[in-house]
Amino acid sequence: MAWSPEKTEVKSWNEWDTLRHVIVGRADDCHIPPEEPALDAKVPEDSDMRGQWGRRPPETIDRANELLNNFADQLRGLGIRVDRPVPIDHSQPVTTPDFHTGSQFGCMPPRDVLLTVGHEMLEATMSYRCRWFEYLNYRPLLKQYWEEDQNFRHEAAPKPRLTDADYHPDYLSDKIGEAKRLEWAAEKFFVTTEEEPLFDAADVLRFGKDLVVQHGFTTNLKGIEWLRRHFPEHRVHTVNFPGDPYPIHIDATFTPLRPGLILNNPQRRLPEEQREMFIRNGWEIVDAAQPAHNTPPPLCYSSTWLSMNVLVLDPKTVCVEKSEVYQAEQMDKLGMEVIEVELRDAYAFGGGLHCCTADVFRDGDCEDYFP
Ligand code: DAV
Repeated sequence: MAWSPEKTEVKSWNEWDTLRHVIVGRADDCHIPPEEPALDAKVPEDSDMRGQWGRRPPETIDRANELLNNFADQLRGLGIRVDRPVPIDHSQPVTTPDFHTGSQFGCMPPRDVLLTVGHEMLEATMSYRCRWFEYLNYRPLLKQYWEEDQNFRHEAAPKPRLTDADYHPDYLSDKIGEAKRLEWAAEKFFVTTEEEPLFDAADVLRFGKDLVVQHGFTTNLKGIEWLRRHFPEHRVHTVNFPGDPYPIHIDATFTPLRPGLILNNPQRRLPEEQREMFIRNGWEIVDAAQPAHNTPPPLCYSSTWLSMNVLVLDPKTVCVEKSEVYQAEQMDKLGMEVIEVELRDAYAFGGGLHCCTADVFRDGDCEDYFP
């Protein structure tokens, strides 16, 4: 049955089929959390974020919200239904029997927390203490979907304990340096240990029957094994990108645009042996264009490669950040229609156009692209 805006239905099997219903995050009350192991490991040695924490400057929150609201309106203008989360008070500290942290993170970006696979939305375990309760920002929406869609499966992965045993102490120094980080990334030695299953939803890409999951700082092998057992009808593939000294989230590294075509970050190439399933099935993996910027904006966790963190609206249409001119030009050459969206001043809140959204409904069914 065709999608109708009057009826709530959760369904999305991949990253590219026609998008009909999406969640866009909010910047309200976002915080830079205090130091904690996994978060620290992601902050580059020379970052302006080292040693700071607390509520983000109000003018940056207002500006990010202005951009996120405009993006939501732009999507609505294209006939897409857009829902927004309901922010909790992120200044609240979190104490569990196992850990304490002085504040939370925010309700950005939704892609990190919510994994939509078919009729299911799964709340990820998360791997930062400051993000342990982040799913609460989305509960009002998930509750609504559950009440309105008889087929919707609302699932939550087991909450992790996040004791010190979850993190390698070797990573907790200011002075590791990039060369050492790259060596460790190549050895698949990451900040998180194998104490218990950990994953962030943004480490997972959906290709119909296949799920491609990045092993890195935010997702460990047990997290991937948990996903494998949780989705027995799927094939779950583990990938890693040795060129990335701070491997969190796959969506500024590997970006499927349509069946048969993926952009890969040229500094974080998928190793040869992991390309096999794509090549054998005739998929093309092309180097993404260079970012338009040499540095991330102030107080930003992410790299300049948010340039390739695009939101595909359908196999011929893609949202690209307005200042990312090289990425837009490449999309055009690849036969995609580009919709420009201004978002750079919201990058600091956790990411780009793919990050700041979470799928609720896309057309299409579960296909096998890698038979
Ligand atoms: O390149 O810093 C950012 C991904 C955010 N979800 C990067 C990865």
